[in-house]
Amino acid sequence: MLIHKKLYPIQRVRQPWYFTLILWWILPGCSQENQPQPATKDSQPNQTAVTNDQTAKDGAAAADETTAGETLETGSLEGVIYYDSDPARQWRYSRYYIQSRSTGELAEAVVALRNTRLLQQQPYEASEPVIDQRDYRFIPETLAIHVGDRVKFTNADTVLHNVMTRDGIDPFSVNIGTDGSYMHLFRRAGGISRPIRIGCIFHGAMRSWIYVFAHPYFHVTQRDGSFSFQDVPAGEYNFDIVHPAGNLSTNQVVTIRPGETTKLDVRLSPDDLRKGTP
Ligand SMILES: [Cu+2]
Repeated sequence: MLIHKKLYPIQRVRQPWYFTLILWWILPGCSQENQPQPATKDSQPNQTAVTNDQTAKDGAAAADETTAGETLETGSLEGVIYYDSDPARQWRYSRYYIQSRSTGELAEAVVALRNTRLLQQQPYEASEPVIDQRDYRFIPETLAIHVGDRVKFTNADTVLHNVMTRDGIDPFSVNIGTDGSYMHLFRRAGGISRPIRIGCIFHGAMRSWIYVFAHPYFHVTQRDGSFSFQDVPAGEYNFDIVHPAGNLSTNQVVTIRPGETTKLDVRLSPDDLRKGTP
């Protein structure tokens, strides 16, 4: 029925000779637009709505410097993040995140690579990490995930807690009773510059940060401050380090060479403290 309706006017009305010419000129353009496009990152499962203006902008600098025609060869990157204390400039969070003042290995720092072009469509395994509310704290306090991952919030305390954020594309606020839980899907990558800040409306001191990346090269350091990235496409990257709870931030450029393991130890100091409160 639909076909009949569409064809009817063309069959009935006699067109002038130049009508065919016009059709011949217009149709190739239309058919080009209607051709199926190759699958993009956004169309893959677990990678919906991967947009990150800031990361795209920041990554452009490193990407532009990378030579054209590079291969898909990979290398590794590993190292340790340290914090060098300065008695004259006390960092009030040091006792929570530094186990040894003499060596300074920094825990709970987020480290990540940044290069929008090189890090497109990297394979990753979806995960469902848990953030527990225990002793009036979010544990872990800092989390890094891949876009499309779900985070399960639980409550091990005997009081009513809440999980809320005003950040991201779908802010939420959910009360969680004892032994209750709430699962949230994170559908947009904010990268290193735009974490999702989590709080509890009942207890103002409770806080947590969730960093959402559009690639798998991110890590939250443990007590030994170490990190390791395998199978990284060779090229030049920005290497970002952020400690949201301690309000530290720095970055530097790193080059991954094919078949090689690049060692990178980074030492932060009071010079890397950001202005304002975390
Ligand atoms: Cu609470």
